[in-house]
Amino acid sequence: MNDTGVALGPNDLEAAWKPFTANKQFKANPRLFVAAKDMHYTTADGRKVLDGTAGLWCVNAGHCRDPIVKAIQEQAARMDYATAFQMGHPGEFEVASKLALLAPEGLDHVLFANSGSEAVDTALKVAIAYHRLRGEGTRTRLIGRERGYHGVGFGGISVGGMVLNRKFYGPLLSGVDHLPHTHNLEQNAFSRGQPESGAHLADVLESIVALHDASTIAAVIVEPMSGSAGVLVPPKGYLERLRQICTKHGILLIFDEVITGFGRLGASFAAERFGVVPDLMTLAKGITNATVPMSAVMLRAEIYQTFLDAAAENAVDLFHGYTYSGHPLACAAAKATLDLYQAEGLFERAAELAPYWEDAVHSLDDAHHVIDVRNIGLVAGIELEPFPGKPTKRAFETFLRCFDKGVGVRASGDIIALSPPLIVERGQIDEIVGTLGEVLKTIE
Ligand code: PXG
Repeated sequence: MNDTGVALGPNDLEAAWKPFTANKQFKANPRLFVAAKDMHYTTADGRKVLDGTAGLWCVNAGHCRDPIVKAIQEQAARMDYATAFQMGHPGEFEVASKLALLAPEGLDHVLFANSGSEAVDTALKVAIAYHRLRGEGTRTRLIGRERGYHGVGFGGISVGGMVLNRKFYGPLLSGVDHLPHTHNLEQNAFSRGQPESGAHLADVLESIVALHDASTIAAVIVEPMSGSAGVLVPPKGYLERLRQICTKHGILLIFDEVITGFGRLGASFAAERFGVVPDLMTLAKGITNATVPMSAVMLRAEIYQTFLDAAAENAVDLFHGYTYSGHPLACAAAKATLDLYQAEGLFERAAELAPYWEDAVHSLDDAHHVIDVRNIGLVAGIELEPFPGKPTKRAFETFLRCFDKGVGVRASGDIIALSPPLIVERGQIDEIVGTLGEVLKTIE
């Protein structure tokens, strides 16, 4: 046992199967964190690592923030759990009300779940059931997008568009179509903020409607900005156009804001940042600053009311939910998190820092192997030319070498994604970008 309380020998790593991880590589060279505070992790061997990705895009206020820690501790001691169905506790109503105040006007009802994947599957199910309850039961088709990531449930991978997350698991949901992704290096490489070209790609929805008829389509789901696929910022006018076509055809528009929510783009939500309001919105990650798992679907009052109106007296109105929906610890964490975001003005801070961030990341435009740098809010994607015949090699090497130099970055395919906590200081931005630049010089 060392002084960080870790007593693991090499063989002790065998039992756990790490998700989305190269297990052989990891277990040969484990990267273990044992503590975290604000912008830094501490590794098992006592090194500090600057968190350039806010965990997995989720620790928006920085790690182990005192008010959130305290709120969780107090709640755990007071009441660990309250039955989620037909009973409840005040916390879930308080958090829902806070979210309704924060969300764009119209998205004023909240259904809790525990992960982004669950929120996505929940939103898809609600969309289909809503149409059915309104007498439009033929609207069952779901439209996702290439390169979309909506978690790993069967619903989420069916509408998602990342081939490795899909191809092993068929059959997926039937009746799913995909819009084309908006990534276009020829037209848009090295864009700052929203790229100029690509709004017309939303018009493919019209073709899908023409093929299947609107009466068969329940919903379109997109990430307003694709995160996992490597930071694909929506082209100017694209989301507006999607909204317009959905409205025209009575199709529900779902924004998956699991990454873009809670200040990441310099506004409460991407819906606010882009001025486009969906009918449903999925949230997770930053909702509790990643301290306790929690997710949510926000939706319009009319959708909620449709379910309530359809239910007979004393009958359940939604046959869906999780044991841990609105868990007291998660609600305590969410309440403290939302208060902290507001008290520290972190969403505004992200907006203020965004121009500095943009200049910093674009200093890598000419770096070795870099074929694109793109950014919005406090997010950046740095795309590398793939090593011939070995895609992902360069970005993975870059990730490993940055880690060795004390900076956490995320590799997705041949793209490095950066998304620091919103408390990041300018000097830390310089450190993240500087380290990445140094490492890129060493990559074959
Ligand atoms: N929707 C979106 C848009 C996401 O980004 C999920 C749903 C699923 O959330 P859960 O909580 O079920 O994992 C996500 C998750 C990455 C990365 O590095 C991104 C996610 C998860 C892990 C890694 O890009 N996003």
